[in-house]
Amino acid sequence: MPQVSTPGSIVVLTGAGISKESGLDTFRDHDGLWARVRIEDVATPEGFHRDPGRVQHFYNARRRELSEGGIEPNPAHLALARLERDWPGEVLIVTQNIDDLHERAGTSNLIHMHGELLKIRCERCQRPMRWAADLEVSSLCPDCGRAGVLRPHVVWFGEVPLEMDRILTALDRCSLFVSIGTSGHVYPAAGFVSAVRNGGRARTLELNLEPSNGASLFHDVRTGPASELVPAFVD
Ligand code: BJW
Repeated sequence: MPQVSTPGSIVVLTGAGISKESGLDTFRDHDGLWARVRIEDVATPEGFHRDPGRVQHFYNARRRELSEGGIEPNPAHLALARLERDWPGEVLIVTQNIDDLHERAGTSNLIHMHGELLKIRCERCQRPMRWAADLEVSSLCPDCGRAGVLRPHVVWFGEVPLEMDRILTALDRCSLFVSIGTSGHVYPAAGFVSAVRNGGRARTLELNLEPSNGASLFHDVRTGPASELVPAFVD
């Protein structure tokens, strides 16, 4: 269990590196997703409206991999669920990941700031709903019944991440901020450590395979695989 001066609250930011050992690709590593597809084509609203079929194909393949590919939470996800259960203060997991491995590990206080792979959203009524294989981009919305565009419930470049007010409040109040498995290239998440340091009170810790882009901003940096570092930190 980590030592902080009071049983204050902990905010944990996670990125693609925490799910790598479960079998999901990261984005910016040499074998990552962005080495195979162009960001402009699949991760921008402009790319989606240019070719919705291509984007749907990209996300459907990742949905099948997540649901049918034998992907399971790894020891890092499980350790964070134990942290939430055992720590006397609040533990909030803010994940940039769109997979469902934190919830399958047992985490309940969780924000998916970049959305959820297994959901879609109607561009008319904006309501997120569970994805189903027979729903096409052009299907009627099962909720509002209008013809519009059913899009992946994910946050693309140029779009505002979800629940930012709640995240910023938690960062402002926390005693410890831990960043796990993220390269520190994508804002606003890459700026969370600075926001915490500017507040002046909380300790900051990075757990990553290698020092991230913003490693020098953390009080403490530990390098190695998340499946080893995270259980060692929690237990
Ligand atoms: C391991 C490991 C192991 C490996 N153990 N570790 C200039 C121009 C245009 C835009 C901008 C600009 N400057 C800033 C912006 C904004 C832009 C941005 O940041 N761009 C930069 C690229 C420059 N950001 C946005 O547009 C965001 N919106 C925004 O800013 O709105 C304005 C606003 C904000 C706040 C309030 C009000 C307004 C939106 C960003 C959306 C990002 N979307 C994606 C796709 C999601 C859907 C999908 O998955 O398809 O999110 S992009 C992709 O990157 C994905 C990830 O969540 C995100 C972060 O990646 P992550 O997790 O860090 O992965 P990697 O691969 O980069 O790193 C993995 C790390 O793990 C590495 O360090 C490895 O070493 C490590 N690792 N194995 C431990 N076993």
